[in-house]
Amino acid sequence: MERTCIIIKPDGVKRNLIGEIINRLEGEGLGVRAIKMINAEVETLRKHYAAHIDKHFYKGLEEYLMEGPIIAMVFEGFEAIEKARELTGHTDPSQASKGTVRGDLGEDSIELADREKRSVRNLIHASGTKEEAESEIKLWFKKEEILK
Ligand code: 3AN
Repeated sequence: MERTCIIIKPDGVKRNLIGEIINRLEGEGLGVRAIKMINAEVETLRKHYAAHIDKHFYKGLEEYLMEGPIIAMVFEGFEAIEKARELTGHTDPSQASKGTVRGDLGEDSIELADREKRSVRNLIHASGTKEEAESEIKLWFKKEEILK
């Protein structure tokens, strides 16, 4: 069994899409092992998005993730990382396929975000690799917060 870190970003929480997103993940046979609603902190985001810290959109990304509370979760299941990534869809919601969270529910595009000098609003984060999943789970959760 594999574990992945999923975050519902502030736009997903504000738009009342928490249930819809969890439903889609559970529908793929993935189960919640940890879940919490929190305000993301700058230091955690810097670690989470370390790979993007020098990108033009980083400041905007930080502001976006701090616009309101987020839902941080650990999901577990067979090929959880790949399944969650497939459900998530392309980074740019305007290019994401039908059937994905970003493709069906996203309302933004990178073109518009760049023009408005902000990060693209794309509802959800899902770990990209085993290594990312492991470090993200450790970053967002204490061991005792993850339950079987
Ligand atoms: P994904 O979440 O699809 O794996 P990453 O990890 O490449 O995407 O990017 C992290 C986050 O940074 C994205 N979810 C998005 O909010 C933002 N982002 C990525 N690329 C851009 C861009 N070109 N312009 C604005 N924001 C971006």
